[in-house]
Amino acid sequence: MAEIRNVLVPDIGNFKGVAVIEVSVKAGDKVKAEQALITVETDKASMEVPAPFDGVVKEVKVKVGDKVSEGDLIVLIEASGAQAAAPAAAPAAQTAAPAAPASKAAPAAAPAATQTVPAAASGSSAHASPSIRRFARELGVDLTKVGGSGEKGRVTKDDVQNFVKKSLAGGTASGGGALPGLLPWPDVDFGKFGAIESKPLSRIKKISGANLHRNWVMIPHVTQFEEADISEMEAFRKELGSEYAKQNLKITPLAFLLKAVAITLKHFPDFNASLDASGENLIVKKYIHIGVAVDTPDGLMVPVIRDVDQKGIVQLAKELGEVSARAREKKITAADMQGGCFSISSLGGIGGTAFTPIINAPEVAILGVSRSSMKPVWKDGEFVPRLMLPLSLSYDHRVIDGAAGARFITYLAHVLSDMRRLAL
Ligand code: CAO
Repeated sequence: MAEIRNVLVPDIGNFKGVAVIEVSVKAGDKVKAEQALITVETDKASMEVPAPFDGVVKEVKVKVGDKVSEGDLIVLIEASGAQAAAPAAAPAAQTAAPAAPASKAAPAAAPAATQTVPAAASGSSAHASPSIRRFARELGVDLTKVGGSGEKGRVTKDDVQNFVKKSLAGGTASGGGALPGLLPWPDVDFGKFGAIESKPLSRIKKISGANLHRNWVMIPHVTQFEEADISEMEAFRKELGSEYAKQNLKITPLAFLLKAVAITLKHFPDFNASLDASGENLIVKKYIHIGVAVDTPDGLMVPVIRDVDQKGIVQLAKELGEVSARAREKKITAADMQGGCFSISSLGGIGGTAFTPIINAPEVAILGVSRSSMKPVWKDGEFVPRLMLPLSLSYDHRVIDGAAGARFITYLAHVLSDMRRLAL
């Protein structure tokens, strides 16, 4: 028949009246030998008192804050299986125990890991019991990052759980949880320093933000810069522009850029590719669809212009105008934004000299375009004024080597500066 046995505080050195800082079991819990029942703490150390045998907890006799000494009753456990029938493991312990009526007493086994608790003020290590340290270790939580809400700043189980919850919670300012080893996002009461207003992010901003964050964190980006001499291209663009103005068609440098990028992608097929889900194969595409970042009042959208290599400048200008108008009128569908091979983000209409665009996964590269300006260029022994277009190419360094990145962007600059190549 199962036997209920008392478990007593074992020899804990010369300490008397030590504080119980954690009770790890409750009535009804199944426990295994060596499993922590309570944790006690002296001025210098915290110690776990483990169960001396397997069984089921019948009653817990202490609570957090109680003071205990050797021989005090901690819990009553109904010993299970063979142990129930067996005599108490340590005969000395039985005699040492102040027996409860109709039950045998057993001191708990010697306290588990004894650990020096560093001064809480040192900040180099957290103040936590061995079981909390183990719990944190299992979850991969760095205890020095967890604020302790217990007595003397001790980290409790709740503190660790709240830390994990906060780290995993989506939609936090940290953008979906701190990465292991990173500090959590600062939670500041901005109102303390002056008037504030809280504005919810738009749906598009939330979606594009989550994508940008993933791409920024998961893709090893390198950005290569170059300037293209677009003096001749610009003269031709203006000519075309005045011709098509009657038809209400605006021809911006971006139409030329789309065409030049398509030609360059044909020359460097590894840029017109994506890594597959395993990350072990490069899927090279035989079509050239290019996404164009469009700034809308609700946030960034990237509609895709298809078969760019098969279209002329005028056709591309037309589609560009249509697609950006539809994006700004919120008429773009999910399908309009799928199937891109490469993206262009043009801030040329706004200004700036260079920037580092974020790759639109699973693409492997993106071109940033800044505002062209007249610059003195050394040519044939003299400075000549040329219209220079700043280009910024970000590429996925897992797929593209630095030399290939530099070759791609110099080839592109060459195509843009030599109009004849656009016809190829
Ligand atoms: N250098 C100098 N002038 C430029 C230029 C450049 N690189 N690019 C465009 N311009 C000029 C255009 O010729 C036009 O001039 P006019 O008003 O005299 O005709 C003016 O700037 C405005 O152009 P635009 O911006 O309307 O047209 P676009 O074809 O260049 O761009 C679009 C269209 C939809 C890409 C753009 O409007 C847009 O939304 N850009 C922002 C994209 C963005 O937010 N990117 C950042 C994403 S995060 O990486």
